[in-house]
Amino acid sequence: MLNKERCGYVAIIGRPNVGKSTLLNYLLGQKISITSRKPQTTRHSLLGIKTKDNIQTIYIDTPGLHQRMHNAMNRYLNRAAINSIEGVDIIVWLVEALQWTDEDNYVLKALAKTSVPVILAINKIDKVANRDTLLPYLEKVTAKHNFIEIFPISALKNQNVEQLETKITGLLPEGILLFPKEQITDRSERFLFAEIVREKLVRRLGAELPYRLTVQIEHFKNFKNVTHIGALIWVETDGQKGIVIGKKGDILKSIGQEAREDMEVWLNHKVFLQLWVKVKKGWCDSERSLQQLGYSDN
Ligand SMILES: Nc1nc2c(ncn2[C@@H]2O[C@H](COP(=O)(O)OP(=O)(O)OP(=O)(O)O)[C@@H](O)[C@H]2O)c(=O)[nH]1
Ligand SMILES: [Mg+2]
Repeated sequence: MLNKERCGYVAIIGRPNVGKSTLLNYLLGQKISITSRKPQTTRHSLLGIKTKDNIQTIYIDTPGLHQRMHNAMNRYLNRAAINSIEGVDIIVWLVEALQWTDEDNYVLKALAKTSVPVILAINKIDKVANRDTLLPYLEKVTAKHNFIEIFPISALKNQNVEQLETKITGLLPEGILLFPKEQITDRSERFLFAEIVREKLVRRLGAELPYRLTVQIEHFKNFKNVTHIGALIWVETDGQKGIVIGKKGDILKSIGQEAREDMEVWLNHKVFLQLWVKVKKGWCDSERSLQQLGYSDN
């Protein structure tokens, strides 16, 4: 007789930059969530769905929880992360090895309000030169919450992630598979491709500018075996527009090239990508503009 089906939601949460999206991509074996060295790279919760035989794990990558509430965008990010915790079966909370910040405490506070089982994953252990230093850290963090289990991992270097995954799948409740077996995300290619462009921008541009821009797909059409994609990059000022375009358009050109290559790998055929930069003053702090640009709560 076949084993019963099991299926459940697993939220990956934590402060910005601890490696949530890197972990999600590794677990899926495919890159669906953008990553960078800069905090607040992920702006929308997104599902990464993994089905193996009769077990379906529905991971939710979330924006990093943070305390600096500068503008409507910051508030949106926290809301998106907090809303993702509701109704899930398991929470995987990521922290960075040997580090504990006010923002980790902020996450801890949010978790105190939920009865969902929490697994603590201590990420980036590859950066720990002396493993002996991990032990006292582990003792300290263990006392902070009633964790189901604690896993020191490296999402980037693939250390101990398999053990973490085994634990997660073992905890999934019985239930029918909620998504078709071949589906890997709830997001459209339009969404994923706008994110690819944003990733190249975030990785390329200096400290503040990534937070001041967003990307919107303007058209997405197939024509004679080539996908034609047009994307708008929205910034807040003319000065920012100049920086994104670069001298003689060099920055925009290389961003376009890198993004196109990723899109071609995803689609497995040729892409013709056009980018435009436009100014929308104060979009980051306007609830209305945020909604128009795809940052809505549902
Ligand atoms: N050394 C090391 N770096 C890692 C590891 N996991 C992630 N990183 C790096 O940490 C940085 C942040 O990774 P992300 O996956 O974007 O982090 P995030 O938690 O999703 O960040 P936000 O979306 O901003 O909340 C990137 O430069 C990653 O390459 C790890 O296990 N070891
Ligand atoms: Mg992320």
